[in-house]
Amino acid sequence: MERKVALITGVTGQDGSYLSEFLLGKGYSVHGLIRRSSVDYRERIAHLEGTPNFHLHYADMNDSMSLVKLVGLVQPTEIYNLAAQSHVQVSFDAPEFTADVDAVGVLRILEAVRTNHLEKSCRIYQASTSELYGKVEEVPQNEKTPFHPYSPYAVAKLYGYWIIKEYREAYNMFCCSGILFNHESERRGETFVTRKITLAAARIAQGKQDKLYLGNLSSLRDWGYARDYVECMWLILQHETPEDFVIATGVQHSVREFCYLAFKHVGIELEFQGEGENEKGIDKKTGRVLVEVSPDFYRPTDVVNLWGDPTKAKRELGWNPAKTTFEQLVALMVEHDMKKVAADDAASRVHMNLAEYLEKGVVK
Ligand code: NAP
Ligand code: G4F
Repeated sequence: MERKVALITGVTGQDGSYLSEFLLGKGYSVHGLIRRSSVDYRERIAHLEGTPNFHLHYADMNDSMSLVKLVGLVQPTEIYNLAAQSHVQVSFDAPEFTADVDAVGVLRILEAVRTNHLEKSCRIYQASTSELYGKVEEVPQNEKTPFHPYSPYAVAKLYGYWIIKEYREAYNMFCCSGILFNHESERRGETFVTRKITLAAARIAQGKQDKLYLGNLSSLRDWGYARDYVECMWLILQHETPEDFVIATGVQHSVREFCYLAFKHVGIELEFQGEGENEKGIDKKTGRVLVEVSPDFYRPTDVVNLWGDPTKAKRELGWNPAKTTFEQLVALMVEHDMKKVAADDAASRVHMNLAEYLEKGVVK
C-alpha cells in the first residue's frame, strides 16, 4: 500500500489546522511541527489531539538540527511548509525574525530533505503569497505577473519562492509554491483585518465594545475561505509536474465593504462619511460613530490592490474558486463570532482587554 505521510509546519495556525483535518480525511498519517510556548496554546488543533494518525513534534523553523532530525524521524512523503511570521505589519517591527523564519526557514526545510536523502520521494509545498505582487504591476495578478514585494514579510517570502524554484531546477526536486491570496475563516488570527472586524461587530452588537479603529479602509483584497484553500495545497502536490499556482477567488472587495457587510449581519447599517483619517462609519439608525480611522494601523508601505486570477488552478487542478462566496465568508465569520462573544464571558473579558489595546494602537 502507498505510504501517505504528511509533515505540516505551522500546524497550529489557521491553515495548518484545516489542512490537518483535510489530510486525515484522505487517510494520511499527519505529523505536525509545534514549537515550545509558555502557554502551550493549541486551540485550533485541540480537537485533533488523540486522533490515532495525528502526531505532534517539537522543533523550530529557526533550528536546522531540529528540522533535520524531524524529517529523518517522520520520513514524510509530503511536506507542507506553512510556518511563518505571517503578519505583514509585525514584519516591520521584527524584520530579522521574519526573514529567519519566512526566508531561511524554507531553505532549512529543503536542506533537511536533502540531508535525509528524501529528495526523490518527498514532495514539498511552500506557502507563498500574493504579497509578492506588492506594489502591483498589473491587475488582476497571475503566475506571470512580475513581483514587487512591499514589506519585510514579502521580501522574505520572495526568497522562499525563489529557493523553492532553484531546488526544483538544480536538484530535480518536486517542490512548488502556492501563491495564495488572502484567505480567512472563523480560525483567522484576531489581528488580521477581517477577524478584527467580525469580532468587533459581534462585541459592539452585544454592548461589549464601543468602537472599532482601523487603518486603510480603501485597501482592496481578494478574500477566500481558508477551508477551501487547503484543498488546493494538496492538489498542487498531486499534480503530475511540479508547478506554481495562483490561488484566489477572482473577486475583489475593499476593507470598507467587508466592514459594511459584517455590521449589516449583526443588524447595524453603517454609513461611511468623510475621507482619509477623518472617515467614520456611522450607525444610520442611532447616529453613533462605530468605526474610526487610526493612523496607528497605517503601514510604512501598504499593498492596496490585490486581485488574483485563478484560471490556471481551475484549468489544471480542477479547483472551484467560487465554492464559498464573499457574502458567505463574512456571514460565517460573523455568526461564529456572535456565538463566541455571547457564550464565553471570561473570554470576552480577555477580548475586551485586547480590544482596548487595539483601540490604543498597541497591538496591530
Ligand atoms: P498563521 O495562522 O499565522 O500560522 C503561522 C504558523 O507558523 C503557526 O502555526 C506558528 O506557530 C508557526 N510558526 C511561526 N514561527 C515559527 C517558528 N519559528 N517555528 C515553527 N513554527 C512557527 O498563518 P496562516 O494564516 O495559517 O498562514 C499559513 C501560511 O500561509 C503562512 O506561511 C503565511 O505566511 C502563508 N499565507 C497565508 C495567507 C492567508 O491569507 N492566511 C495568504 C498567503 C500566504 P505558533 O502557533 O506557535 O505561533
Ligand atoms: O488583514 P491584513 O493584516 O492582511 P495582509 O496584510 O493582506 O496579509 C495577509 O494576507 C497575505 C496574503 O496577501 C498573507 F501573505 C499574510 O500572511 C496575511 O495572511 O491586512 C489587509 C489590509 C491591509 O492593506 C491593511 O493595511 O487591511 C488593511 N487594514 C486596514 N485596517 C488593516 C487594518 N489591517 C490590519 N491587520 N488591521 C487593521 O486595523
